[in-house]
Amino acid sequence: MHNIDSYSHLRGESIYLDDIPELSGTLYGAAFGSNVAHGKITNLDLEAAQNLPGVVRIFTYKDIPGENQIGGIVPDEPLFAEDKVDFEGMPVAFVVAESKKIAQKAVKLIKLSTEPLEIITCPRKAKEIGSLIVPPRTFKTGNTEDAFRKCKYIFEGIAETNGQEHLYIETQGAYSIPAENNSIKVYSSTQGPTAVQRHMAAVLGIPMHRIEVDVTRLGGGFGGKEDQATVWAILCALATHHLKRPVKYSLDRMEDMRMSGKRNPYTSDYKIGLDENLKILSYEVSFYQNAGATADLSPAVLERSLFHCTNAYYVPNVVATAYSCRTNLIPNTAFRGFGGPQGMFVIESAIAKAAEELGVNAWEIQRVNLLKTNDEMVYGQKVVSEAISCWDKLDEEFDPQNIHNDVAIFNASNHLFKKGISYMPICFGISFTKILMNQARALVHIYMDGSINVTTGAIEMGQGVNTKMLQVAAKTFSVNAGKIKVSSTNTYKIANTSPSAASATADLNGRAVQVACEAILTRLKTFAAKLLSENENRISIRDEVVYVKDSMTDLKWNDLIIQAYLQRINLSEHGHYATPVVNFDPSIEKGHPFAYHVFGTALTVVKLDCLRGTYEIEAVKVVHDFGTSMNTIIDKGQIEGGIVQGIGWMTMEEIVYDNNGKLRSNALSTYKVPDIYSAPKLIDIVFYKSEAENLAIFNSKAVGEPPLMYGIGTYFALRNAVKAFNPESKIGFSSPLTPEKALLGLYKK
Ligand code: LUZ
Ligand code: MOS
Repeated sequence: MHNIDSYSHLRGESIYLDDIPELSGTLYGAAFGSNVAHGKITNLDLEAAQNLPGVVRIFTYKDIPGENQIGGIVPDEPLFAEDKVDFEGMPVAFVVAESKKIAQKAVKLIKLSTEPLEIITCPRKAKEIGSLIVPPRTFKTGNTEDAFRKCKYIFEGIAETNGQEHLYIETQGAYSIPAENNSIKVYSSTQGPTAVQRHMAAVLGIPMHRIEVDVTRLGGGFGGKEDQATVWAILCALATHHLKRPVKYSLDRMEDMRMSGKRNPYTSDYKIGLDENLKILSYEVSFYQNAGATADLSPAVLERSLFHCTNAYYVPNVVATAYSCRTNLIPNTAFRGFGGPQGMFVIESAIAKAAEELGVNAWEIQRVNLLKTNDEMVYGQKVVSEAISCWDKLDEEFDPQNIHNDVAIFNASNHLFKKGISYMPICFGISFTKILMNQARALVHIYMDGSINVTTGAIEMGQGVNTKMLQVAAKTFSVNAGKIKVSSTNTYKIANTSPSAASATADLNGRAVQVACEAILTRLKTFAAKLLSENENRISIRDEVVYVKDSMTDLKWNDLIIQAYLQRINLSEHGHYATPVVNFDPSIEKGHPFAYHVFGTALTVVKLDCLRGTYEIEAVKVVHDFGTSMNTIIDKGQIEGGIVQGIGWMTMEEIVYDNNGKLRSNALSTYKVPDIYSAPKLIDIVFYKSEAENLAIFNSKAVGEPPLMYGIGTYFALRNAVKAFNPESKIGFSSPLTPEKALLGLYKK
């Protein structure tokens, strides 16, 4: 089954926000964001902007009919600044004009005066002065202090990861259109249509039923549009509400980079203890998350760092503490992996540090500590583990001994080039960690000509979820794919959607499609049995034909449907699914939060130029646990994309703020993302078909986020190459490992 969007994507015919035909009378918006990171507002001068010909109106907090509040988890985020600004780029005013050019020109004429307030950019500093978003949380198992006393080896250190731009190809944006009776229709490039609808209703002071949010697809989301697509949509809707005209705001790349949140940077302290057999007995970690100026999704992101603090390893004694630190940066947000990668980087650093100090290979420590089935995680859930199977399959498929030998020979015979290897096992929990979010709905109609329409709460953002939804319907009804159309995600058709996030979209919405299709199918079988004077238990539909037991009848799908319609049988259904089993008790930080876990292992080989600090990634070889993949082409695409995105985060994507909290890496000329030249020369993916029953749709495990974490392996492979050149290197554990950092690591005394 190919991706149903591939044809229109290739021809440039797929519809994104900017492809929606504009109505006559459409106005264009542009936001004015604060020019300082922290300050008390003393004056906002809009006059020059207001007087620019073509400017229709400029909106500020004074124009909000409802509440000036869009915080998702904590109500700490005004839509517009009122008396102070907390980060550079914080929206202060919204200009609406006859053209985009005029709106942007007017923004430049706005003058904001402020009295400076202290600017904090460092999370450790924020924690020191008690500037936390939410109270700290601790996950705990066993007794680390006792266990450390039994350890033969103990190592401590610091590990740091930087942020990451989402760099979705389609920037943030929205288009709002007035509808009758004070209603609004909004097209939004969002992963969370209900979040847009809910906050818009609160800001406008109208009920949610007046707001229709419609999403055909996004040109990428990666978490950046889980919570942060809301602002732009509400700005447009606010203007539409007042002016009764369509308003569009589609951000330019630099506006997007300057005004939207990124992956949360972390700095962390770790202490790891091992016994003489390299078994990890004890692990303590403190995460200091740079949340930025408001909570956004940061508390939830931080929670996932706690869940994934031991990655794919069994550690009997753990204390993990997490601080969400409020700084004066742009509020950071969800990004593929959602705190998991940040947490996993720390234990991988701890293991690498232990290996270097002990003079063993990191993979010797990794291998003996992998999770086994029924091992209990720090949060109390017993895992069904594929960690060892994936690792051993990797050994079997790729003959690493041979690779190790090649690298050893290469390194012995080359002075100015060194190769490095790493293993990166992953374990990622599937489900929203907020239990209530694990629900979804779908609407299925069969029309009288036999064709089918499916709508779900899932957002297509390039990950191929619509193709999977179509496959679920096609398989359940046993009809050809061509019979089915998946239409746009719309809050009038599907209510109270969870965002498309947490890798769980296909599972949750796919199950809802299945529930709906099965209900219709049951009615169709009962009806067919009546038509054929048969027992309904003997009826099935196969490839659009009705069968009695194993014999084909003359009754075809299209006949069955029209006859059912004529007999007034209900050919529509709304399906609801809520993940069973999952639970979590935050008062003790224990439970069974995940429907299941995804596993895999990556083996990475890099070649470092020790004169220049530049490097090539020669190969990333992966054994990944797909369960039973329902679409191997799409799933392979997710793995490849995830790996390259993870490598970008770990090696070259460097977000830089100056001490005044101003983003310096605010354009594609100063922020480097992986291109085809920096991608691995070889990505080899072995599909590991784990047999255990799981709660995934058709046993096809979630695949969105887990592969990003294979990219962490590239960091450690590069580090090993640096150490191969200079065993005394003082290179720390701080990503990204850019060529500059590699060079310093090679030579700095
Ligand atoms: N979003 C969210 C997520 O709201 N909750 C989650 O647990 C999550 N996990 C991964 C990615 N996005
Ligand atoms: Mo996400 S990080 O929006 O699954």
